[in-house]
Amino acid sequence: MSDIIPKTQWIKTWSEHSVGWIQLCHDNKLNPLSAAFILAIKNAAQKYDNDSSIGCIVIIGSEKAFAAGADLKEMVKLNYASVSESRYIENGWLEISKIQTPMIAGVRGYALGGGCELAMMCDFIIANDDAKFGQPEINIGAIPGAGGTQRLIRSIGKSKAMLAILTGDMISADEAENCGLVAKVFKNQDFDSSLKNIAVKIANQSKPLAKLAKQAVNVAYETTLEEGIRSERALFYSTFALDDHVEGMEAFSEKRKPVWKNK
Ligand code: CO8
Repeated sequence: MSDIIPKTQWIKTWSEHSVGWIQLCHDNKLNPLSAAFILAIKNAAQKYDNDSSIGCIVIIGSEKAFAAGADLKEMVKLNYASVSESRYIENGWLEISKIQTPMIAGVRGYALGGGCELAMMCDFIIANDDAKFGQPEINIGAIPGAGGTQRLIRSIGKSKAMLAILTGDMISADEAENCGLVAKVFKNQDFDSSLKNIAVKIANQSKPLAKLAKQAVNVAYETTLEEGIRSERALFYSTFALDDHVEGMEAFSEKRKPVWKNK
């Protein structure tokens, strides 16, 4: 993987009101995720994660698709030896799920296969009402490989995840919202402004507090309830060491909005 050159020309990045935006804009509007494309996305996300002015990262795609999965034109050339030797789904993919800054997937159109997996690596998904999610790998001679079998079950439960993974059928935006895969669905005319409002609101929270809250929630994915409660308590105690904890408490008693120092 080290010889792969990130396809930076397929992403647009800009920041506004402390939100770092990453738009996937492959010439093919379906945003097929090749190894070089994923590396570019990972690099952009890591750059924002290391930028103290950024409090929320949003990944969006085109009007047609967030991403329609792994690049099948690349994948068709691979074999067992090449995927395992090149660590096909490790460099890039694994680091995206380690980003500490809150990260939102804004999904219009298709989020399939690796595209659905990329969206699920974000902290939550906001969908346009035309969004379609799915893990159709079984139809093309594979199974989900970038967390689909693990994250989908945790967000929609075993029955619905099995149904989606074994049939390869797509899940509509409304159904995705009803079963908890998507946090909120907006009508097309409201999607951009609503997504932006949510991102700006998160970006303007205390940045260290938002990162601690994200870390605490993510522990629930990885451990037992008892261990998670222990971890949450330790993280909660650590908020008392922040200037922003003092500021939040003082602002409440003085009936004013807190002015975060982000430390
Ligand atoms: N990869 C590469 N090219 C693609 C992909 C893809 N995933 N999806 C579509 N394309 C190409 C088509 O080949 C076509 O190219 P061309 O014009 O050269 O023939 C062009 O995009 C337009 O596609 P369609 O004509 O099919 O467009 P439609 O609007 O009719 O249909 C669909 C859109 C429904 C999205 C359809 O294209 C489709 O089903 N695509 C494949 C979806 C899929 O199977 N995704 C899962 C891929 S496997 C996967 O993600 C495994 C993840 C493992 C981890 C990730 C490792 C990197």
